[in-house]
Amino acid sequence: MSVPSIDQSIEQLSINTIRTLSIDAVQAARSGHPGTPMALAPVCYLLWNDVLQFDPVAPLWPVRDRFVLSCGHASMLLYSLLHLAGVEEVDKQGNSLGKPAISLDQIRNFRQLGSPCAGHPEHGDAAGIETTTGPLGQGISNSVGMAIAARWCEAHFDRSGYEMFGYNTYALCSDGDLMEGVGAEAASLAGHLKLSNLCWVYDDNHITIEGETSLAFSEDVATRFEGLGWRVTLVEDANDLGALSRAMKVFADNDDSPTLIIVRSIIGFGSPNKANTHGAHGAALGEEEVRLTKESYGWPPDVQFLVPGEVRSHFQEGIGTRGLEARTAWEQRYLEYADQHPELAQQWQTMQAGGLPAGWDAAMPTFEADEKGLASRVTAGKVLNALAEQVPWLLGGSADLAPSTMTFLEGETAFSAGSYGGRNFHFGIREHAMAAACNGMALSKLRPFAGTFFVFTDYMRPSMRLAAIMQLPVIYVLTHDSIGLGEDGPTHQPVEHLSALRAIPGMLVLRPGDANEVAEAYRTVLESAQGPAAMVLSRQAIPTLDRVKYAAARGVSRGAYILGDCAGKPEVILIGTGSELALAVGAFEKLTAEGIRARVVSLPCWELFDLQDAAYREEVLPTEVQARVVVEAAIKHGWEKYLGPQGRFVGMKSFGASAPVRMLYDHFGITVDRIVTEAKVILANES
Ligand SMILES: Cc1ncc(C[n+]2csc(CCOP(=O)(O)OP(=O)(O)O)c2C)c(N)n1
Repeated sequence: MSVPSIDQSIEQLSINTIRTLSIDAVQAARSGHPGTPMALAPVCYLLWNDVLQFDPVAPLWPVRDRFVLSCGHASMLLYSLLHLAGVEEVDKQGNSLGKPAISLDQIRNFRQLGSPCAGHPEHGDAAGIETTTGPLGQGISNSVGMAIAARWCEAHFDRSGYEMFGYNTYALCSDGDLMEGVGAEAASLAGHLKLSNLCWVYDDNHITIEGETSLAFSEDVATRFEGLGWRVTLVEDANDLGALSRAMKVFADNDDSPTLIIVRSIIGFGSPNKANTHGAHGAALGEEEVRLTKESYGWPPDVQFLVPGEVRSHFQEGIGTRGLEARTAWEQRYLEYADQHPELAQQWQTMQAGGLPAGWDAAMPTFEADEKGLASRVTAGKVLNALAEQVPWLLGGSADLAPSTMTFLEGETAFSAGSYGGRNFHFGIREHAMAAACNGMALSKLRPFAGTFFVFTDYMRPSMRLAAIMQLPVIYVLTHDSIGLGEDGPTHQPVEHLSALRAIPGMLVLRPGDANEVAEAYRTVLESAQGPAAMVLSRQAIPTLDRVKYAAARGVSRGAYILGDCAGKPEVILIGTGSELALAVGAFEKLTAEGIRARVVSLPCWELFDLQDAAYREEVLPTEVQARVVVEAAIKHGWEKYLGPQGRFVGMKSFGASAPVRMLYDHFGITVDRIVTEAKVILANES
C-alpha cells in the first residue's frame, strides 16, 4: 500500500509516530497499555530529541543520561523511542552488533515470546532499557540509586579540568508510582541527599485502573514533594512543547534539589471515545477506535506501524547528532584524563567492566580456631572492611542499623548532601528504598551492599526479586538471622525468611557457619558477581572451627562440603548451616565417639551446591546414605530435597519467643543431643 504523505510539522509527525506505533503494537498483541504512550509521546519526544545526552550508537556509554520508564506498563513508549532514535544493539562490552536494539518487526511482535518488546521493559533484553520496571514505584526508586552513583562517580573520579563523570537521570512516573510506599521512601531520600541530577516527570492524568484517582488519592503531590525538599514545577498540558522545554530548563538550572515536573496529561489522548477514561489504560483500543484515533491525529487510518522516513532523520539530527558529538568529545577527553590520572582511569575501566582490582582479596583476614568465636555479623564486618580497602566502589550502608549490622566502613566518610565521595550510606529507616536504590547503583556499576536485620527483608523483597531478575550483584548483609537474636522476640526472629529468599531464582543465599566461612562467602560473592547475594549472619557468637581438624572453608565456594568424616562409608550424614553448624559438629563428635560412622557436611548455600556437577554432589551426599539430619534454626520448607524420605529435620515449626538465646535453643529443641537422638532414630528405623 502506498503511504500518503502527512502534512504536519516534524515535531507533530514524530509525536504521532510514537503514538501510532504504540497503538498498533498493542492492537496487534490484543493486550497492553496504549493510553499512557498516547498521552506522554510529546514529553518523551522532547526529552529524547532535545535533552537527553545519549548516543544511540553507543547506548552503554558510561556517562550517558539515564532514562527510566517507571510506569513500565507503558512499555511501548520506550520501545517506540528506542526504535525511532536508532538505538543499536550492543554486546556486554558495548560494541555495536550492527542491528537495531528494537526493530520494527520486534515491535510488531510486542508481548510475544522472543521479542525484546516484552509486556514490561526487561533490562538486558535490549540496549537502552536501563532497568526492569513494572512493579510500580521501583523504577523511580532505582533512579535515585542511579543519581547517587552519578554523584559518587563525580566525587571520586572527577579531577580539576576533567569534570566528566556525572550524568543526569530522568524518570517518568505515573500515579501508581507516587502512591506506592517505596516511591515515597525514595523521594524522601533523594530530597534529603539533594540529588539535583535527578528529574522525575509525573504523569498527572487522574486515571488509574479502577477509574479516577479521586477514588483513592487526594493528596497534594506538589506540596508533598516541596516538603520533601524537591523543586516542583508544573506543565499544564502535555502537548505544550514550549512549556515542557521550560520545565526541563528549571531542572537544568536547579543545583540544590531534585526536580519534579508535574505534567497534566489526558490518558489515551486523541481517542474520540476512550480518551480520559480508564478504558484507555490497559487494553487495546479496538480496531474501529484505532481508525478513529488515527484520523484524529491526521494519520492514515488503515496503515499500521508507519514510520515516516523524515521522523527517523529528525531523531538522527536530534539525539543522534547531539549524542554522538557529546560521546566522542567525552572519549577524547577521557584519553587525556587517562594520561594524567592513570590509576583512576584504571579503576574506572575495571569498574565499568564489572571486574575487581588486582589484589582485591589481599587483605582478607583468616581466623584462628576459637571455642567461643565471634558472631558472624562481626566477622562479616571485618571482611567487608578488608575488601572495601581494596575495592573503592564497594560501598553501601544500612537502614539505620550499622552498629548492629556491622556494615560501617572504617575511615570512610558518609555519603551526604554535598559530600558525595563518602562510602557509608545512611539510608534511613527505609529498607525498601535502600534495596531499590542499590539496584540503581548496581546498574551504574557500583558494588553496593545493603544491611538490615534479616527479618526486615520482608520490607525489601520486591526490590531483591528485581535484583535477581536483572542479575545485579547487590550484597545484602542480613544479620540477627534466627531465634539466636534472643530477647527481641518473635517479631524480630526470622523463621521463614531463609525459605522465602531461597525461593527467589538467581538469589544466592549464604549462611556461613563460622568466621572462615564468612570470609569465603564474601570472596565467592565478590568474585562471581552473577547476581544478588544474601549474607545471612548471626547476632550471637559462634565458634571458629579448627581447620586443621576439619576441612578448609574454601569449600564454601561449592555451596556444600564435607567438613568432618569417618573412615569408609558413613552411616549417617549431619548437615548444618550458620550458627547451627557448630551443633552439627558437636553431634558428629558425639556419634563418632560412640563408634557410629558419621559425616558432617557444611551446606551454607543451596544455590551454589546445586550448580556443582553430579559427581561432586554425589561425593558430598551419596545416594546410598539416606540417614541424614539437617539442623537449621528455621522452618524445614525446602530441605526435603537434601533430606530424602528418611531424613529428619531439627529446626523451627513456629514463630520464636522472647528469651535469652541459650534458653530458646533448648526450648525449641535445637541442641546437640537432639541431633544425636534423631540420627539414632533413623539408624534404628533402618536396621
Ligand atoms: C506494585 C504494583 N501494583 C499494582 C500494579 C498493577 N497496575 C499496573 S498499572 C496500575 C495503575 C495505573 O494507574 P497509573 O499509575 O496512573 O498509570 P496510568 O493509568 O496513568 O497509565 C496498576 C495498579 C503494578 N504494576 N505494580
